[in-house]
Amino acid sequence: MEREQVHKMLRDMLRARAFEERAAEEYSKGSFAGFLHLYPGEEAVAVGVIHATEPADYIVTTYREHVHALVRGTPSKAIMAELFGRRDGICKGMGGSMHLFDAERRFMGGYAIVGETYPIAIGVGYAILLRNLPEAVICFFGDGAVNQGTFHESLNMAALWRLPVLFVCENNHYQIGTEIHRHSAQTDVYKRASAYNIPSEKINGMDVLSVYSTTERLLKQIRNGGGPYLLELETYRFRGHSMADPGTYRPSVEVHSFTSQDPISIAAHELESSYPTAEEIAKVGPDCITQLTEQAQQTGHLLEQDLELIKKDIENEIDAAVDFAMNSPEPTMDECWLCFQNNQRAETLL
Ligand SMILES: Cc1ncc(C[n+]2csc(CCOP(=O)(O)OP(=O)(O)O)c2C)c(N)n1
Ligand SMILES: [Mg+2]
Repeated sequence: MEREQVHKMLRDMLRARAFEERAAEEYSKGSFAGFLHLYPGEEAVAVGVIHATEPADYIVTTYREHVHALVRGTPSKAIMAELFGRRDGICKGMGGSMHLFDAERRFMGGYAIVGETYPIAIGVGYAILLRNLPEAVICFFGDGAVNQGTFHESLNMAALWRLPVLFVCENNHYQIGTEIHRHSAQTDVYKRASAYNIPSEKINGMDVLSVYSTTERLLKQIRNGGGPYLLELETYRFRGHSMADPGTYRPSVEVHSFTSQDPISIAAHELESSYPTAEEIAKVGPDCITQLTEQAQQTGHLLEQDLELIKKDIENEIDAAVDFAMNSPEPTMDECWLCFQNNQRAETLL
């Protein structure tokens, strides 16, 4: 994998972590209210998967979706302003944290109803199929969403019509406070796909490089008419389910065993040990591959100051996003009414 690509993913994981931690801080200060479900710990999932998409692919996801939109390219300012319920938010302040939508980037929404993402992804997949286009839909869902009827109905249809859908299970082991073995007879989500003749696999969702390369391979296959696929990514959320949940039901030993596998540290370590800088490659010369490899392993090549610069950049971006959100006006009642009328008009067209 290109060093550049790994750098981009590390940067996006750091941006994601910083965005979410700042959102938590602003929420606690009372800058905005409502539900807030955060993503720290799960960054390698959204970053690895979405970096492997093409601009023509579509994304459908859940209420824990700020990072998915951010990685897809929605400006952090527009997401933060949406969380704050302001007019300059990506949905004009009328969606909020759980309902981001960015049609321009084919980000077909975050959805608050558990199990809602599947039928929407099926609809998008069917539209792609009818048009015979080399595009795919990524349908994210949680481990707590696999006992909804829509899961089975949608997987059946996807298989029957060979729809171009990649189902991605973000298995963080919990449905709010209920661990997967308490609600599911089959705790390996990927095995359920075989009931519908859908191929599937489970990989480590804390390792962004393998998430990226696996998704890249699967999306190519799907865009080429390979039919649907289910990818289960094992991950962990470092915080509670939402800001209302301190997450005290999880044993501290368990929390520690996952926080010690922080996906950001794993990606940074990978960069340090495997990817020398361009200057270092130039210094050693193109023929000295062995020497270079040994040197890279011994010394580490993600320089401390590189990392500091990236972090400073991100801090400035998130500060600017919060300032932007604070200074954006709230939508007026007239705008809300207009939005409602437009929705009604759109529904009559269906
Ligand atoms: C149909 C429906 N039932 C119940 C809820 C309440 N609820 C919100 S989030 C959630 C847990 C979902 O867990 P999971 O799918 O694993 O996603 P995670 O929060 O872990 O990302 C539940 C039960 C809901 N939003 N929709
Ligand atoms: Mg879960």
